[in-house]
Amino acid sequence: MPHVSNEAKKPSDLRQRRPELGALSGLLAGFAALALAELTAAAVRPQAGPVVAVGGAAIDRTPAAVKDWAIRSFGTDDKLVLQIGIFAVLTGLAIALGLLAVHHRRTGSGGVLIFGALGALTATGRPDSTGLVDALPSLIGALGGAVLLHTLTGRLVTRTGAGSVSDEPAVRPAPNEPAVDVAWDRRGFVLAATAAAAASLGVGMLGRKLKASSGRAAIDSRQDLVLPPPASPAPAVPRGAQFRVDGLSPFFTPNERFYRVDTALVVPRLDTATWRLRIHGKGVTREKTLTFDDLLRRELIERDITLTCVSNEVGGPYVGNARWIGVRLADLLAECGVEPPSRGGPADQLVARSVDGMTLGSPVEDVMDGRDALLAVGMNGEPLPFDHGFPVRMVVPGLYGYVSACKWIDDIELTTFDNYDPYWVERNWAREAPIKTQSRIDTPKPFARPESGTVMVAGVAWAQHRGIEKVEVRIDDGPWQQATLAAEDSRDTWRQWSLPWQATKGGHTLTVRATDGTGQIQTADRAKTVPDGASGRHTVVVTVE
Ligand SMILES: Nc1nc2c(c(=O)[nH]1)N[C@H]1C(S)=C(S)[C@@H](COP(=O)(O)O)O[C@H]1N2
Ligand SMILES: [Mo]
Repeated sequence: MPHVSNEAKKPSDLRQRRPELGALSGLLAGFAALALAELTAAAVRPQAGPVVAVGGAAIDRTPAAVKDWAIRSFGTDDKLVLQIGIFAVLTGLAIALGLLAVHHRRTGSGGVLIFGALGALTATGRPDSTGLVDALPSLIGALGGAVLLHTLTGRLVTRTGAGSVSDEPAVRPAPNEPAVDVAWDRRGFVLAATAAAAASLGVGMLGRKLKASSGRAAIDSRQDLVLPPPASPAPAVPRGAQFRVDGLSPFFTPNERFYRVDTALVVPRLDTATWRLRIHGKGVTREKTLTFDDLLRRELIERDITLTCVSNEVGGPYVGNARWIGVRLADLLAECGVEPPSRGGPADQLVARSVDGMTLGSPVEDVMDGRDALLAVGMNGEPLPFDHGFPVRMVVPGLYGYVSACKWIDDIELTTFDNYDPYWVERNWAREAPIKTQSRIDTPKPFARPESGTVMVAGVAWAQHRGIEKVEVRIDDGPWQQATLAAEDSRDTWRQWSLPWQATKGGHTLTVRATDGTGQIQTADRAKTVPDGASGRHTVVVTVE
């Protein structure tokens, strides 16, 4: 270090020489705060941790267009990307507070406490918050972080005398002594920093372990669950519903490949023993609260239904087909005294609520018009996976997921569209959203380079509850050619289609369109996903070699 004149050895100047240690102190304090918060959250409620709470709040406040973009760009990884984003912001904040604390120790620690308070406010303000205890993770974490930052930056401050550390102006060091040795407590800092890092790591790991075991009862209840055989099994899938073409989506989408779209940063893990469903609201003359066993004692029906997300772009992946087992929602509603509007019932909207505070609104008329609207408990031969709503979710053929397919459901309220806007409707999505007729080319893939000769063009088409009547394919600007349709399983499922194409060398554009069971041809008018689902026709460009 170059010679430093006595004049420069005022404490503030000495502190200025350690910005990197200030930043490190901030990072360590931030790490400790998060670790403590996560450990507390594991004890209180996993969803009450600051990262999950702030992430959830961020998702709720994200404009529809951005959410749409995130789903489009990151797909099911959107939540991972969000969490990485939150960590990046927290890292920046921690460094900034650390740098601040080198000069203004109390302000730096105070800053940590302020962010802790913000995290606590966010956690208690979440729709699934269970009360003030949700503030604890952020508060305890911030307190620990603030104390640590104060301690660490204390070691960076000039000594006033034998061993003591203070913010007060320092005794000036002897003229020839190197400034650095008297300016700060190097040993103390290294010791405290190392101890803090080790302790945070331990606390963080303990938190993770606790979190993993907290879902144990739910995991066991799912593992032990044996679904009774359905009183009304699904009709056998007709032979010929499934083509054998490479690259074509299978007729049934395996659970582990089924798309997942929801706002849950922590997937709720519910125990069937404590699960309850309450049905109440306008026109409900006999309110009900059902247990899981109550549901299983009812007549179970099994149906094949294709689910689609309103955020699915033309040609997109957010559509899947499964065999569901569940109870008829319409029967249950009728037992509660509910009448559809067409028979004079006062409620036209059914609002489903999930344990994580999500709300979805379906038309009562659709749910009770005879279609197989389900409270589903099984999916493709097993209990619902946690990701897909265990133990109970709604499935209504013909309606986009956000207006029907409530996962982790625990409450059904009969109300009116005038009276209540559910979650996505508050965010500019349509109140009512029947699924639009769509078709998708699965193979060849975009920009594929098939060899000239016969190329199988194949894909799926869906218009749930109306059915698919016809699929046509056009090569470049040629005539529409009728594709072969796979056998229809039900009006509520998608249909595979294929067309052998005599491909000639060069670039070609393939376009597909479907005609639904009402005779309507899939529109060529392009619409964005907001507010009620994308429309237009899927095209794929290939180069034949
Ligand atoms: N509790 C809850 N249920 C939900 C959602 C959600 O965010 N939370 N998303 C809905 C949406 S937008 C869709 S498309 C479907 C997707 O169901 P899946 O994830 O099982 O495919 O779930 C619906 N049910
Ligand atoms: Mo969706």
